[in-house]
Amino acid sequence: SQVVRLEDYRPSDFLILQTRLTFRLAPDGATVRAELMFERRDGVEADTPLILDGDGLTLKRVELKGAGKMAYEASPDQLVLTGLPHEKHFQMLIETELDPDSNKALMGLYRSNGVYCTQCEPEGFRRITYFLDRPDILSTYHVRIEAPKATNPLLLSNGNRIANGTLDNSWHFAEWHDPHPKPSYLFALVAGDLGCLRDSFTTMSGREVELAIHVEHGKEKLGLYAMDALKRSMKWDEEEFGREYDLDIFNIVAVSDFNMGAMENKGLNIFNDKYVLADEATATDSDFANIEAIIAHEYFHNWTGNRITCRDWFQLCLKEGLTVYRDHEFCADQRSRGVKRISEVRALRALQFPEDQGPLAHPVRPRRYREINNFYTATIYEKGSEIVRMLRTILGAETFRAGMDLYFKRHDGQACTIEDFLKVFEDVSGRDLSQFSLWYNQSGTPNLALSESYAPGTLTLDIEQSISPTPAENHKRPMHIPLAFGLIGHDGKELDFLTAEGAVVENGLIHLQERHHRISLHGIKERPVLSLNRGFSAPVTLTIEQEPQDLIFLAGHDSDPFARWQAFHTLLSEALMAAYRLVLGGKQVEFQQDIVFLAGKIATDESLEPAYRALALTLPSETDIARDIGNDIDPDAIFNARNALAVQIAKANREAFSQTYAGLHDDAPFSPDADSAGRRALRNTMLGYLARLDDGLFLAQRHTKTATNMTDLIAGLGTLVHEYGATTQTQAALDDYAQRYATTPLALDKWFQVQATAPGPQALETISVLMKHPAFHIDNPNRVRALLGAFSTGNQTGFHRADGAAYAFFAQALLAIDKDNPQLSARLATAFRSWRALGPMRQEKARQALLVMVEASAVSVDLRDIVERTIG
Ligand code: HT7
Ligand code: ZN
Repeated sequence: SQVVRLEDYRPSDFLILQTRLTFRLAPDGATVRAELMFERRDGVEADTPLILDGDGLTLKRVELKGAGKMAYEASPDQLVLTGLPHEKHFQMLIETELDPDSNKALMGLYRSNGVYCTQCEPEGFRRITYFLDRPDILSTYHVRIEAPKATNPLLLSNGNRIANGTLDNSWHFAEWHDPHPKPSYLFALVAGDLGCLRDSFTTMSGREVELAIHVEHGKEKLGLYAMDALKRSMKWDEEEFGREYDLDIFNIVAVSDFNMGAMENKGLNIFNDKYVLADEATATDSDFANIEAIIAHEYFHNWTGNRITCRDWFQLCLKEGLTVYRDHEFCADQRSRGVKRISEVRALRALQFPEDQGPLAHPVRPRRYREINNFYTATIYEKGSEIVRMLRTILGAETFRAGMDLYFKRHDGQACTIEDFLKVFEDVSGRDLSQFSLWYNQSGTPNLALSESYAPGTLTLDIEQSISPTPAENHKRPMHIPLAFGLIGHDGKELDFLTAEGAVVENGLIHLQERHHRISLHGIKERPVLSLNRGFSAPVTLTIEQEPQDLIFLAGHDSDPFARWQAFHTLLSEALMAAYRLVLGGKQVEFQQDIVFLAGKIATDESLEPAYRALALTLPSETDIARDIGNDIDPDAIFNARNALAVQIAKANREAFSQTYAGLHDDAPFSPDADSAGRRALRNTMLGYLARLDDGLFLAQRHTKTATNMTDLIAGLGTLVHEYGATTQTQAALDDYAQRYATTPLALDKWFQVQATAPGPQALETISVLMKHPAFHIDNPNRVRALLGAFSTGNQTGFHRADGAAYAFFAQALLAIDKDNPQLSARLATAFRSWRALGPMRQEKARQALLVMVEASAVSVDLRDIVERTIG
């Protein structure tokens, strides 16, 4: 397979101005007729061949429209046309034949549960017809769909519907026109028999937009929350960014087989049904929160992605990072901003930091790829969003908004680059952002090593920035890092300070631009406690020796919710690392009383939001602890250290936690709002602790039995399975659940997931039994992720069992998945990305499993790419 390089980008010799597609969806296969209006660009030689992309296509017919002649050479993966007319514009007709029923890769045109649907990003359109399948080819689309009416009453494509009618043989048709030129990756088609939830939205200029969410018949009501989130997103984008929707109709379709979360096709978003369908009986609070975020994300793409798209796939973060930033801000406005920020940082650290610190590290704008599907990563999405946030932090809210306005004005209808994006901010601010652009171009997480010294009146900070080498990048340049900070006095109030003329400190921000800075802050009344990286202003790690007493003080007083949470978590992390060493040395583990009691204080502090308290009391995960330790990791020792801390906290705070647990019970009707969800989160966190005490089994059982919503039910069931796996009570609860949700796939996914994450080496046996369960379907990505994804990323002691048996088993499972769905196998294989941080025995076993995959016959490009980069 070929490596694609950013430096090799060239504009296409030809454009496709208009695309007319006719789909005939017959039960025994589909035909696609594409009528394409080409333009040869000025300066391109008349005898230049036209090379169209294909992927596994069967060509039925190709001809020039009109009298012209040409020559062609067709293979499944390319159509080369020569001897083309000399005119600037010419039209061509191409007919291909597809078999959507056998398409299990879920790219191009496929059928999910009897519903035809498409997924074209990034290179799926070439599985439908031969095309210039690259994002800088913008074309208007006219689509006609013909299909048997009985099985496909619904016929959808992008844009507005302009015609429909009946045909012979009880077929019917619909025609759709999308006036906005778009790249092929935004094309979509849906045909099938679905129920529909309808609503409408009046835009800021008074236009009425029809809204429709299409779901399996009988599930219409489960789309109500998504519909509400959609209307809130539409309003928010008008208010916050001045962006109005631009078609007469906005369709959302939920399908049950989907490789990712959702897809922002113009006017026709297609969703994994997991991110549309929800009610209290089947969805948890985090499902509701994800639905809100993803509905918003896909809607926001209409401007950041669709109206302004990417010039090439190296610029993927241009649309993804910016749109994630927008969905984060939307959710922060809908919920608690502080809590939201803490959750974002936890996700960034859990998903992106390991990427940056391992063999799969890449810049937010990569410079090369072998398989673009493997670059839909946390680095591009989440770190990409952090960069946009830093830009706003550096420029200030008003200038940032002015830059965004200019971006929309200047680049509407274009396919752009990161340079275009940064230039608008340079233009509105007069700042030079060339150093800042390193955030896009340099991989790795910067570390800031800080030391502080205080002499009466003056605090001196020494700050050194560095980034460890990452694959293919040994030498790192200093970045522009905006570090938000504050000084806190003994009464918990902010302390004022003065800075020298021309200093790098402004408005509570230190602008770090050199490798080393010495910063003096004067006029300080008393020795301050330093609060750093407030709001997580920069995605960096910090090395600083702060006194435990200072951290305890910050955990109780910092006015910045993130920094306050962080202080307590630093204490927990340090305690856990020390405990890990004791466990390894076979010693008794004992934790400092002040941390343990602080946990009790936090649980009962009514001045803090319940959701914040729940987050604060959620111990660093086993993978968080592993990251802090860094190398030679023993996951069993981590598990034991973490467990010991949880037990000690539970024992010491039994009274406080029991009261908090009891006090949070309410009989109010269910509501998915953030406050109610926060109370449930705290109650379930309390359950997690209390379940470790003597009567824990009884409590977990009662919690499960009396649960009136999925959040509580799955918390109870999870506690039973994880703490009391081998009991008859647990088996009874699992059986009950399986029976109740036998025909609710999304709820059944949770049943698989809960069992896959039960800690310990026996989990492998559970996995292998569950893979043979009649409800396990290897071609359904949600089910595969629920079992194998959850096992490999959410079960450290199970997946990393010392004999390496789980690695070998997992490798075989990936090879089986890879036969049909390479995108899925490749994504699951990233579970190995931190293998070099393990102890030597596990490393060797993991390496053997990786080698089994590269050496297997017929491995996809996707899986091979991940595995080879992982081995290094
Ligand atoms: N832009 C979408 C990405 C996506 C995707 C990528 C590869 C393969 C399948 C896919 N489905 C969706 C989703 C988004 O970021 O909004
Ligand atoms: Zn996106």
